[in-house]
Amino acid sequence: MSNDYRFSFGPWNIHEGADPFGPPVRPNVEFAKKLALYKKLGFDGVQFHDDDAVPDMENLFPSEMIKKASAVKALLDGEGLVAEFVAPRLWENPKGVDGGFTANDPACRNWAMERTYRAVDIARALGTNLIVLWLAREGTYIRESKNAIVAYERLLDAVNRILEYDREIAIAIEPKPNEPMDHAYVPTIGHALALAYQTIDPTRVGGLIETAHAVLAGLDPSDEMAFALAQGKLWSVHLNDQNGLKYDQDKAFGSANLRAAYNQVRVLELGGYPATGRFVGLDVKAMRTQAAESATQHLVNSRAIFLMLVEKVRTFPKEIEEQCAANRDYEALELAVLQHLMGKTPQIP
Ligand code: GLO
Ligand code: MG
Repeated sequence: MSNDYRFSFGPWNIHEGADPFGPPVRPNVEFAKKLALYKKLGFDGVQFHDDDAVPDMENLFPSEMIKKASAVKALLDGEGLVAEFVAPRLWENPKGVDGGFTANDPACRNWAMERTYRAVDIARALGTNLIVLWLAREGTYIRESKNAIVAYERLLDAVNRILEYDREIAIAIEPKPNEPMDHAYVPTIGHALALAYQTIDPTRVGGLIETAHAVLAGLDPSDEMAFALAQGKLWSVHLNDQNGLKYDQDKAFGSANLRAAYNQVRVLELGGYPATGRFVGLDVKAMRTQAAESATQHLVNSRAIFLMLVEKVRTFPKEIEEQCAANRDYEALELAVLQHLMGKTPQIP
């Protein structure tokens, strides 16, 4: 069964435990050592920020940058791994403080495009044609600071320019409603896909849905996924968990809301996600309290929970679902689901 799904994560998911209130508590794990962990932990795909692959990428000649990216591709090949996507990390550069594509300063907007073109070139050198846009600072702290209508036009223009820059590249937009901004411009998959259909090539624009981001928007992650799946637009997921409306927690998958996790797995099964060949990404964070030796457990556990839930979804008696739906007896259905999740035999009413 584990062969049905391919799993991925990003190097940032093995991290030193710093948070806004305290410095790192675990030593840095160098990139090559992280790569060597993937297969052992049960993962086949690597998600990249552009500068995870090529640190200092903006200060290199393009040929040097590609050489470095090609060296990373050789490392991946050596480990039997593939690059899933590359995401331009616009939010950590001082030029991106006001957003990149929607910054008020035209010089910053140009910088954002140039940096993104470089991210595209890195992606190609790593052997993937998928770019993920998490539009971190494309929003506002205060509404009056930008014209939101213009901002949406600028986002559309940026996506079109990326599509034009490389005719083979595809873009998955990762929506998130807030954090680091008060409000972000593309808060849900509905917004992302509406933008996709406005572009010059809607076939090359889709979405990546993260559990925590949907929860922060007050939405059900499985329904968000269903919306994208119904349109063939779910191109990756960032499964994790989120304990209510607070900072983006990136908890282990299923750890806060097992029922909601079950429903995410169920919708992936219903939507035939494994057959698409797309990865199940786990955007999870080890707790700050975790010791260095076991600071990859969150990834292993999330994957294990996912696979246990696949089993749960596949073994839920379909006749109960059908009978309860036919009788419109959803109380009975709910009890059966909970019994099943708790390891009891679901009772036919
Ligand atoms: C943060 C996002 C972030 C992205 C990653 C890839 O909230 O989830 O982790 O997924 O940078 O773009
Ligand atoms: Mg994410």
